Order: sequence, then C-alpha cells, then structure tokens
Amino acid sequence: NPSLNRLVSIIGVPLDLGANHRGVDIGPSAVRYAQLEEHLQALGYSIEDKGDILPNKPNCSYLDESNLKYLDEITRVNTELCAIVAEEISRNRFPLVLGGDHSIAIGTISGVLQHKQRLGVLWFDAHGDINTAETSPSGNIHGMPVAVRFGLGHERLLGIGGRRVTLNPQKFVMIGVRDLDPGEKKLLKKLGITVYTMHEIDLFGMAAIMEKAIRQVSDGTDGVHVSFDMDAMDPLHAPGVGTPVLGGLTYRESHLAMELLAAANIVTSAEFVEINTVLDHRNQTAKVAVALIRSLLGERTL
Ligand code: B3U
Ligand code: MN
Ligand code: MN
Repeated sequence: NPSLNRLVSIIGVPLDLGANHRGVDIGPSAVRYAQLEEHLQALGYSIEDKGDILPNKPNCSYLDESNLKYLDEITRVNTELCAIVAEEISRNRFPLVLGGDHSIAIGTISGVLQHKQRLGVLWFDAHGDINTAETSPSGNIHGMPVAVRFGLGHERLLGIGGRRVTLNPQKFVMIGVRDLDPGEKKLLKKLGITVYTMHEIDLFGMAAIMEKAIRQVSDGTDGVHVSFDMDAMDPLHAPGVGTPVLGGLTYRESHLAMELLAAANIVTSAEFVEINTVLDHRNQTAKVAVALIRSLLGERTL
C-alpha cells in the first residue's frame, strides 16, 4: 500500500441541495476558518487549496419526477468534483474534500475510481446513505450516495465519472451506524456490506473494530477512501450537523479511529461532510473536523 502522501489538495464543495436544508453550504468556510491549512502545514504537509466548486442557486427543478430533489444541480456539481479529484490524484496529490452534504461522495469516489479501480472505502455515518429513489423517505440525495456507488440509482447519477464505476461491496465498511430506513436494511444485507453499528462499537470497542475494518478495506485494494459524515459523532461532540442522532461516536472514539488509520498508513483520499454551521456552537463541529483530519494525517501528541 502507498504511504501517506505529503501533498494535499483541499477541495471545497459548499453544496446543501442534497440535504435540502441550508447550512451545510458554509461547511468548507467553517473548516478553513478553523485553520485547517495552518495545522496541516505545521504537520509538514504541502497544501494547495483548490477553492470551492460553487453550486448554483436552487431553481424550480426542486423535485424531479423520480423523487430526487435537485437532481440537475447535484449532478453538475458532482461531475465537476469527479474531474477535480481525478486531476489531483493524477498530479500525485492527496484529495481532501470538504462538504457540503454527503451527496458529494458520489463525485469524490467516482473521481478516485478513475485511478484506483480496487478501492476500499470506510464510511463513518449515523446513517446508511444507501437509499434509492424508490426507498428514500425524503427524496434527499445525500441519503443515496452509497447506493449510487454500488450501481443503483438514477441514470444521471450513475453516469458521473463517464463510465460505470462501481465499488466492491466486500471492500466497503460502515462505522457508527444507528439510523437505517427499512429499504436500506434490506439492501445492506443483500449486498453483504459490513456494518459496524454503535452496538458493535459498544460491545467490542473502537480499537478492535478498526483493526478488523482496516484489514478488510486494505487487503487486496489499491487505495482507501475515508468518507466521514460528522453526524457519525454524538451530537454532544458534533452538534453542528443537519440530522443529529443520539448515541454516536465520542470525541475519543473518533480520534482513535483516525489515529489507527494514520498508523496503518493506508488512506489515499478523504472527505469530511455535513457540517451545519447554522446549527453549530461557536464553530465547534468544524474545529472537531479539523482535529480529526490532523489525526488522520498523522498528528501525535508526543
Ligand atoms: N435516511 C434518511 C435520513 C438521512 C440520511 N442521511 C441523512 N439523513 N443525513 C434519508 O433521507 O435518506
Ligand atoms: Mn451521510
Ligand atoms: Mn449521516
């Protein structure tokens, strides 16, 4: 496996249409305000901030005929994101994507897949994000990126990346899950995806869970992507998220997960999403995201 890349490209995606809720559009600014770049430079990284992919204002195509809200604009932004992520990897740089709502994982992962066809993914989330238009209770595309990356969903979303890029369900692991819709439960079981819910984390502890997860996503893969939805954490530690769910990961558990990933030296791209600054307290959630990124990129206390 490749060792940690010292060249990091920050890509902001202030998209909130996938959540159909204002607030996560300020996420990239909030994380930059929490001095992401300065902290990573202090760690010895060479940072290039690519700026933001700017979504257009919501237009009248709010609801597509197929229960997909803002399909047009979400497709456009993700297509652009896919291209930028692919470009940064071809420049030998580590893409660090700042959301924005979780629908941006569609673009990020399709961009990574242009270079790494045997990609492993670690998905930290309170939710499964594996709905389709048929199973989604909300029509919000941020609840669908995992399904899309397994080849299930609207044609337009599946087309992002220019060709049918799909992930291997056996190299995909979810962590922190505690809120699934009925259709999501069925699909997760059908695809045989490893889901470490809060129950398993409580029972076995984060260290044991991460040891298994790391082995699963790194064995036989050519890269590992970390997709971190801040609502994986408990609202006590990360209150600034659109859909908080009680009983999540603690500050310590999340940090331990990032530290173990850094020690394993397997991660080749990452994204941190769903920071809702409007609901936050004094930028706490963005600060926590920066702290997690620092741990993921190898910061140690001593
Ligand atoms: N599963 C629900 C709720 C949800 C998913 N992701 C978030 N919320 N953040 C849905 O709308 O798909
Ligand atoms: Mn999510
Ligand atoms: Mn979530």
